[in-house]
Amino acid sequence: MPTNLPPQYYVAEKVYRAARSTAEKVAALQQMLSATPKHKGTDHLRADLRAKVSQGLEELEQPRQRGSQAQPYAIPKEGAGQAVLIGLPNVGKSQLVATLTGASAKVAAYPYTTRIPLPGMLPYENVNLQLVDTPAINDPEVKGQLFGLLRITDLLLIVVDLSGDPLSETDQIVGELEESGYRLLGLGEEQDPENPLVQKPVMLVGTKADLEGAGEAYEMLQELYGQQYPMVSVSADTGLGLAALGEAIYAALGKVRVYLKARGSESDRSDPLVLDRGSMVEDAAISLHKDWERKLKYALLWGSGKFDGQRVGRDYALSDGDVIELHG
Ligand SMILES: Nc1nc2c(ncn2[C@@H]2O[C@H](COP(=O)(O)OP(=O)(O)O)[C@@H](O)[C@H]2O)c(=O)[nH]1
Ligand SMILES: [Mg+2]
Repeated sequence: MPTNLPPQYYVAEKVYRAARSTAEKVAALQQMLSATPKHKGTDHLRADLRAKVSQGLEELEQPRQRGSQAQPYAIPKEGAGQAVLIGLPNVGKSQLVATLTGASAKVAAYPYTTRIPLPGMLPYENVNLQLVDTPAINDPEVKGQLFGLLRITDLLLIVVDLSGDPLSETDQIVGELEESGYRLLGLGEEQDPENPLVQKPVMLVGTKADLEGAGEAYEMLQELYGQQYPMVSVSADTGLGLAALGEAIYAALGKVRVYLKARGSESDRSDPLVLDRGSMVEDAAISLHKDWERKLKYALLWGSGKFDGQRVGRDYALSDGDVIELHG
């Protein structure tokens, strides 16, 4: 064990030893990792921590056992991507998820009604987006577990109340995430594999757009954060902005939809393969079956190619809407 570790490492290690849930353990391990300086003497330790983190994340991503309430914060991912709504109490998170997905979160005019996360599916064009309603981010009883969920999700939706004080709410939530070791990825920002922080795409959602003063509040929010984060203004009551929200969530998830076609037949437009943006023909093929790893020679492509049925190689980067026919 190297001796030159900073005090934050030992603080995080203590948290790790006291942690009981997997989510809390993963959170503490990530803190330990980000507190460990990078040099030869810490290579072994860093590798060990990284292995423990990925083991923990795997555990969290396992589907929940039937009837088991043991890990309510481990929400198995479903659909084209998962977005978690976070925010202060009473800003309209539960009502928004309920309206968009039909999931029956408790909506109430008093704070802290949602005690565990609740997922629902939002249909968007030919895919489903998973939205997860969560308890208030400032509820000390849930914070450790909530931050565990945020670590493994695909997108953070920071939900603020346009009839309240959305600027200071945004400030507070962004500040809290940054203090907890998150690097928030805004417009045009990419993951940096060298950065040990938890890096998550973020979007701002202003709610209760139907209420007095919401328009001006949204303008101020845009002025302050519009260059930095994607942003949508919605009302769950009137339905204003809800279609735009679905579209913005899909865009922020950074996915592409690709359609498969068999030789001599049409592709099925209702059944896309959903892949991360930047995926190549071989990623699409291997996601279907690992045998393609060895078998795949080329593909014919309709969509982003120069001409229909153009022959492309394994490393061709796919665009949303491309149709491919795989050849071994
Ligand atoms: N006017 C208006 N009120 C809303 C809207 N969305 C939620 N509310 C109200 O705000 C309160 C808190 O909503 P809730 O979804 O429980 O907030 P949460 O604590 O963030 O989950 C409830 O009284 C809702 O009826 C909206 O779009 N417009
Ligand atoms: Mg709620």
